[in-house]
Amino acid sequence: MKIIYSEKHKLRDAKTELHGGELVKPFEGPFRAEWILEAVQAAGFKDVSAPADHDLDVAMKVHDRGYLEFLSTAWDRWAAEGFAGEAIPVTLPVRRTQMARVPRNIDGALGYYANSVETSISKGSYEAALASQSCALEGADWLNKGNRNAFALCRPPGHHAGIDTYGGYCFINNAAVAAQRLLDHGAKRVAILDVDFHHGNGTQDITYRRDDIFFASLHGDPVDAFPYFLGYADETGEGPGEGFNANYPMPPGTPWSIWSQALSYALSRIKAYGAEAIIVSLGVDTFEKDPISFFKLTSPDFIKMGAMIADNGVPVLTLMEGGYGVPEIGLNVANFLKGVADKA
Ligand code: SP5
Ligand code: ZN
Repeated sequence: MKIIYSEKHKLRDAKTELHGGELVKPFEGPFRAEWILEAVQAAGFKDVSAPADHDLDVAMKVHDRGYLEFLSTAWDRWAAEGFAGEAIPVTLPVRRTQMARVPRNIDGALGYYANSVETSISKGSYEAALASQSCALEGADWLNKGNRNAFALCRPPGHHAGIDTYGGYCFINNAAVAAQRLLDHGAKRVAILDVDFHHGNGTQDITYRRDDIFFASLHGDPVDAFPYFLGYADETGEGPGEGFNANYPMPPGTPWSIWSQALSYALSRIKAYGAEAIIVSLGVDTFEKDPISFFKLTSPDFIKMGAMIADNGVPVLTLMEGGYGVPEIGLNVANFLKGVADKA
């Protein structure tokens, strides 16, 4: 399987994350990609290459232009203010407030574009996010050439980045960008299957009113888990997108025996839809030892997960999303890829 990895992920190395009322060292750091790359290579996936530098042409089709402009300048604008810390908003638009006017002030703009404020914007974050979407695009191009599968080791992750919002450690929605690339190459129907512990609220935001991307997400019930404000089972799509969104929220303590039933349902929906490819938003934060999540999957479960998805019979592009804290994140990703590769 082709593995796509960019050293530029290291440019995203924030010092702070707002967690439990303190600014702590971020859960989402460069060590994650290093551990994952090492484990994947140790498992025999040796075909690792760096992506070309892709521009924002495809991202422009799934994100708001003003948002991308904001992302590209946010750090410099913040730094120009002379603040000691990293960029974190203070004031957010909420019920009965203005949504249409973007503040001129960077502090206000951060609030306007944030969906969650644990994610400090630091120097280099945008450059790393660009490299991350380049990995996703390269993976999509590999499928466009007729290959069965690829793994883009995207970092920072993407599935919490919406049309015009960042948060949840995400800035550019890599899965949506990859889906758009497959569609631009001629695919008519693509599925994004999000198996990260957290609901893919950003991906849902982008795909909700579209009929050319089916979005399915398995995640911690938003009544209990981040990102809280999206991810319920009654969110089924809107307008032309009605019927093409499927959420499978699950409670604390969910083990593979239950989780895998939801996966079967999601895969049968994807099959019925007639997806020509499946893009997997792979978070391994469903693992029992993940520090910020509450499912109980074990390392061998990830092999079965990969195999079930590949069994659907269409090409599979896997993109890295979450998974934190413990060295097993590497093994869990490698196991998933083994499951996919063995079925190909
Ligand atoms: C890509 C991805 O997995 N993003 C996740 C972002 C989650 N950020 C907020 C986490 C808040 C978790 N609080 C749980 C405390 C558990 N003791
Ligand atoms: Zn996650």
